[in-house]
Amino acid sequence: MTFRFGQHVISSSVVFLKTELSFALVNRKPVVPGHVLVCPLRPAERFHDLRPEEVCDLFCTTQRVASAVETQYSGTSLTISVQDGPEAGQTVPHVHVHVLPRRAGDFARNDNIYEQLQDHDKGGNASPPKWRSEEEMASEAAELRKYFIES
Ligand code: AMW
Repeated sequence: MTFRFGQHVISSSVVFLKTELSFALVNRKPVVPGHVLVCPLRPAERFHDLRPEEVCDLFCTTQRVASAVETQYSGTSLTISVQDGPEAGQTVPHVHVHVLPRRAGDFARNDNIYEQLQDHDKGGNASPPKWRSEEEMASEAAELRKYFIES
């Protein structure tokens, strides 16, 4: 089974949670360890394109995912962010919520995380376009999947 994420076809091995209307995947170029993405299953481009039930599912799923990555990566806070439209830094035209576990001192200036979110997947000197391997991503997804096993 594969998932669509904008122009990308995503293997189920890197997806760690699927709900009725959303899915969560690990990032191929995380800004911090545990930087993951939560998306609607339907490839809606902009936040205003989502139906109310998709918004509800997306944010309820984001809440569950956020708790899992905060625990897994020993975070003490979270950055939860949506870049909605190209001028806001969106490069993949499919709504996605960035979830990043945070810790004291992880960035020299706390708000630097927003600059990195803006640049990390665009190449350039500060951030060469080196994607993680599918094996590494699948192994991270397998760890995160454990948080969502239903008893
Ligand atoms: W955006 O700049 O559109 O707000 O964020 C796109 C995000 O998707 C980036 O964090 C980027 O690293 C990530 N990404 C892009 N392609 C893939 C992919 N095939 N698998 C996982 N993450 C991806």
